[in-house]
Amino acid sequence: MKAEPGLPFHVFSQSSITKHLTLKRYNDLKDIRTPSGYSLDQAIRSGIKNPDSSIGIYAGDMESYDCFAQVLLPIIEDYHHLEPGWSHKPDLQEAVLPDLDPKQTFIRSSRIRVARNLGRFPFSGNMNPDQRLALEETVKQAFKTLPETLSGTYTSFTNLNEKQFNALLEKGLAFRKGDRFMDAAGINRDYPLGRGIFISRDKVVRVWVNEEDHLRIIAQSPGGDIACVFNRLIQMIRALEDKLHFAFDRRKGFLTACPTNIGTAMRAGVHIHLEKLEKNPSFLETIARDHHLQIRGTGGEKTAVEQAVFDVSNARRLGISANTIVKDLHEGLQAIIHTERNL
Ligand code: DAR
Repeated sequence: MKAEPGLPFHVFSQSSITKHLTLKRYNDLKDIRTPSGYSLDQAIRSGIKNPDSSIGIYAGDMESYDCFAQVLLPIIEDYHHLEPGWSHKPDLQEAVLPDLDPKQTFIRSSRIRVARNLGRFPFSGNMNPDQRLALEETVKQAFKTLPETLSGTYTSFTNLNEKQFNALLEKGLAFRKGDRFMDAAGINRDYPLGRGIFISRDKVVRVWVNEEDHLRIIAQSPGGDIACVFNRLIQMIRALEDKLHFAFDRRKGFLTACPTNIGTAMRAGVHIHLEKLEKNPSFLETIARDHHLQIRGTGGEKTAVEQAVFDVSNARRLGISANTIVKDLHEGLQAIIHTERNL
């Protein structure tokens, strides 16, 4: 796709900003600053530096969604495939769904996460070192007041030597610096300062602090009992939202650094071993499309499939409830497993 002449980014790119940031919109927005001083040029620097971006823009605070609505709304409506009159669906109920694969023949693990940001702080790509440390301290205090069933330990990465950090990383209990897209957006600045992870005693619930968003609240467990993982996640979300004021908009839902994550800000997925479907990708793609699922490589976004282990998760985040997402995933996995068994 060709960018309009006069725009400050790569002439040919498939990103959402190439498609939706017209010269008029750029000129209308370029001199606007959000209350934290964030500009449109800062918001699109990742898409400028990485012409292969799929989106190319990151919010620097919750007010970015209003200040730059002229370009963010068309991007949101396009990416999330939203119908006119769309709105976030807030309901969040415990799920009751049978384990699809109790023998763990196919489903290796289930992982459900939500992104959350604290409204009174700038977002991850727009924070100075003091703000990252203040955010970390704020959530550390919240972790200390969790109920017994959710209690655990918080580890700040700056308190770890390389050996200790790598040991956590190998167990999937830490996170590295973000990719080049996040790097160009300023999200990796000062890493590992202010970054860390909370882990519940049963290790099912984890919270990443100061990664792409202020919080990534995660529940994960071996096997395919997605309802059990979802219900554990809800407990943690409810416990933290009582203590922390999350960036939220009635229509757009929970606000995140990347516009692809707003709404429920939830990604619910499994790692599933599909030897036959790996050889019949069109079958898998059809089931994924029919059940609003996205297929990723073993390591998640922008990675390859290794040993026929796929990352299958919800494609929709906004305009439907978290419970609908889990139900879509459950029904989609039922269809995938049925097809894998009978191919
Ligand atoms: N890599 C950026 C963002 C894509 C969505 N993934 C996120 N937010 N982790 C891009 O514009 O391609």
